[in-house]
Amino acid sequence: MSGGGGGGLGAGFSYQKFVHVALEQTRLRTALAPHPSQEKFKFIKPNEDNTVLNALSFSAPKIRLLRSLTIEQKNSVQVLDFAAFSEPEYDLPIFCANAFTSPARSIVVLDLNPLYDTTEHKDYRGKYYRNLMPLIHKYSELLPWGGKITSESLRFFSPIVIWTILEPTEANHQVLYSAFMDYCKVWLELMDEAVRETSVEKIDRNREAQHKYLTWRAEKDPGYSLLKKLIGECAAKDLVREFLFEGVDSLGTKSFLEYFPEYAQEDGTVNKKRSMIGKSFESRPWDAHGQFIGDAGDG
Ligand code: BLA
Repeated sequence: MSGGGGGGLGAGFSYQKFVHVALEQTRLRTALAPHPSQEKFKFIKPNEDNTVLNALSFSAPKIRLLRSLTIEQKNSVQVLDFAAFSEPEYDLPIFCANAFTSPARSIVVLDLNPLYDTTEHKDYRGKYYRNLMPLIHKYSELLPWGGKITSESLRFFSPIVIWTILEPTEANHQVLYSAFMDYCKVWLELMDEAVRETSVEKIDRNREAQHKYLTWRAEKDPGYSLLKKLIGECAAKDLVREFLFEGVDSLGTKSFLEYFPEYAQEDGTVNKKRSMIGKSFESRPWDAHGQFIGDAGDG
């Protein structure tokens, strides 16, 4: 359908298909029920006529929240923000698929974000990522490391993260689709196999870890400024706290600064900077076994 070869953002380019197929795959394994947040955000109206927003959210047994947001501006910007969070009774990673595509480039993060930092928690790394390292070999050539990145983001990424910046061609879009489906299916398999935790202490720990993640993203997500531009500051704030990162106001009571005190300013407010440390990691900071090597690989 997309007009002619040659790459670029053809008319047929859309992340809607990603969402559609991911939901189809999920329904093969579990029963999705509409999440309460869906009502309020389903028909959210952008400021500009040429922009279409699509917001869907569900829950299911084991899945606290599975939600997606797509933004489509005819022949210009295309956005995908897809995530799935388990109930705190499970320590499942968070399925995270984010893509921001402009005519110039696609900025992509695709990962099973760890609930626990995989450098500190080797057992967690072993449990979920050891067997998944082949995914990185499969895509490292076509979806290469995107270069320096906000340093703070790294602790929310796993050794199998795909962080890449691509030319928005049809071919790259196909590769991205394939990787998205692989990661989605892997997450669904992990979800299927997950065994309910019974220790209250461990459940509380899982809940807090998810809350910390939600707190980070609700405050510092790179998409926030575009959302403000598209739907206004108030609606963007609601969308972020009640839809994209729903749970940030209910899963825990700690504040952003309690989790991330390095962002505190003298007057007690949160520093608006995205990063206190700056960007780093020119190349993939994990080795083939998922061991963190930091910037060691750089020349
Ligand atoms: C850029 N988005 C980025 C970058 C990353 C991410 C790593 C590169 C800049 C940087 O290093 O911060 C994505 N970062 C993530 C994700 C996590 C993280 C997913 O820490 C999870 C823990 N991007 C979106 C959405 C929009 C969007 C929904 O996912 C818009 C609504 C936009 N992302 C966007 C834009 C840029 C960007 C405009 C480039 C501008 C910038 O760097 O701020």
